[in-house]
Amino acid sequence: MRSNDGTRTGGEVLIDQLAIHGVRHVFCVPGESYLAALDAFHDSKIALTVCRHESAAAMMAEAVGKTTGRPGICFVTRGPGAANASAGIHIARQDSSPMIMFVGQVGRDMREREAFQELDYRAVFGSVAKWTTEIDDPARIPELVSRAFHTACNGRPGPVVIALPEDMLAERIAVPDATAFEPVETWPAPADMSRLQKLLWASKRPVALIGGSRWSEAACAALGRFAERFALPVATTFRRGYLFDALHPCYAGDMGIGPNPKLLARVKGADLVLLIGGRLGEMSTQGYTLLDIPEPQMKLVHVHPGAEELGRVYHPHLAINAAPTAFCAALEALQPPNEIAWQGEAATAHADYLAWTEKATPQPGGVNLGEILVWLRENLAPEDIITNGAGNFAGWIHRFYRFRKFATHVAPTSGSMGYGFPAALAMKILHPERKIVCIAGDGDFLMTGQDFATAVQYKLPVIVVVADNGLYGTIRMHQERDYPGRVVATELKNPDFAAYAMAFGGYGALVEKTADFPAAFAQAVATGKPSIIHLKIDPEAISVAATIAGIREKSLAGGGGKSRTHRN
Ligand SMILES: Cc1ncc(C[n+]2csc(CCOP(=O)(O)OP(=O)(O)O)c2C)c(N)n1
Ligand SMILES: [Mg+2]
Repeated sequence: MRSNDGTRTGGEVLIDQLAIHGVRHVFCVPGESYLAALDAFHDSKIALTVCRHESAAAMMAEAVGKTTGRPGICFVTRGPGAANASAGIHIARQDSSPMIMFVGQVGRDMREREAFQELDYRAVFGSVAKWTTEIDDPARIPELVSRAFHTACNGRPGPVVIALPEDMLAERIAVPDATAFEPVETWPAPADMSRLQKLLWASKRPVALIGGSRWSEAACAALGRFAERFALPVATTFRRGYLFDALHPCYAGDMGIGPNPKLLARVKGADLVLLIGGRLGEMSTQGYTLLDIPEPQMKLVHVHPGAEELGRVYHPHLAINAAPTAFCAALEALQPPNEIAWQGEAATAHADYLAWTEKATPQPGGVNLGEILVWLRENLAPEDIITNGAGNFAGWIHRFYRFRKFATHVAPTSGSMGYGFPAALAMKILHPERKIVCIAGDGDFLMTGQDFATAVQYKLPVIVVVADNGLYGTIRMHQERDYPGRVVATELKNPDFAAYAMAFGGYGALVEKTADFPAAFAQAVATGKPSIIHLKIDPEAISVAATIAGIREKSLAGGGGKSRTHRN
């Protein structure tokens, strides 16, 4: 309760700082360890969403950070709450998303005794969060929270963890507020841009690869104009397809898992790679085989907002320490050569992309997930959003869905199962007018499926499409490649997902034939309820291009074996 003697509790000071820094949504699972902060939410304009599991609360916060560029916020309780939330912290780290997790802590007078649920947060999150701290003195809340917002956003964005001793939150204090933060822009130097222009003028086969965070709708549009003026082929890296309009005449495709072989050859054979915002991790490089390490076979221009990422794996010919937002704005001033040596290549690359993604591949069984993705791409609006977690089912999204607008694909580059559903809830909260479709695997969905209760409680009518193959399919695929026929721990006995949705108060439908999907989807939209469309997928339909039997046969014939294959 607010007093009128000029003092506030630590909890009140904290929630006031969040409002000052522009926070509108917070996700939590409550705990007695931060009651004084919860109490301050009571009279605040910030919308607080209470979740059923901390992993969902943390992933919802991460999704807000990923898509808005401003820290997503979650509150969780001590040891068990923080441990449950840790998957979200890892996603924010690998996906370079700004996020702040506030976590309760035992009273200051009990620390170091292993008091109830006590955790040493600096030790536990030290290597995964960008910064971890504990606030001992409520007078320092404005300073440390301001630092948290700046740290989460500046350079390469990432997660911050702040522990809050419960007696510190309850202490009364008179302290001035901080002022609102703004992320610090990182501009390329004019000399960088003129070196880049010279490199482009000297190139015969350039290609741009884009990824990472610190993009915006304006930056994507600026890059589109630059690509068009230079007739430059542009490919997106793993799960960053939304950074470039798939129907832009320069779009060359997705360099994620199982890319178009023609695109792979194009990148390998390029004499200049312009890498903007991304880090070229294991997925986008097909297991670090795309570019030689540390000296790439071609000239590499690496543009990244985090200085520490430049030269970390690849030695760039030209390193530009800049955020994609600022860099793409600066691209407007670059002039193409009079004669573009690679004229026609963007058109060829785009034609290759369209051909590769045009038609769903044939699949065993009654439901072809590829045809469903093609239907969704033709029937959803460009601003509607697709979310997903991890599993082979995502392969059909990467291959067949065509993202047109910024932040319309919300998925973990870190490959964390369970992400898609909470991300969908966060997107519905941010964009109630858009359709939000979560494509999930049967394994994937049930990792955070308990928060279907949250969808119903807050009336968030997202549509979940569960691709049920009765398998941890990705692992089964790797198992058949490396240990053919030796099936262990990859088979699943699933619930009736439509009944599951209805038991929570949502809508559910079972689809056993591809042709029945549009009607089920229309019905889900019409009910206005959180919905699950349960797709019965033949387990043999293990990936866009392979069957289990085919993989096993190949492995037994000696074509497979214990090769290092890509993970998902
Ligand atoms: C949190 C987490 N646990 C485990 C894994 C390892 N893993 C990757 S994909 C996968 C199976 C996914 O199964 P499902 O969601 O049913 O999709 P499918 O591959 O069958 O299409 C597993 C267990 C992971 N990526 N993330
Ligand atoms: Mg599955």
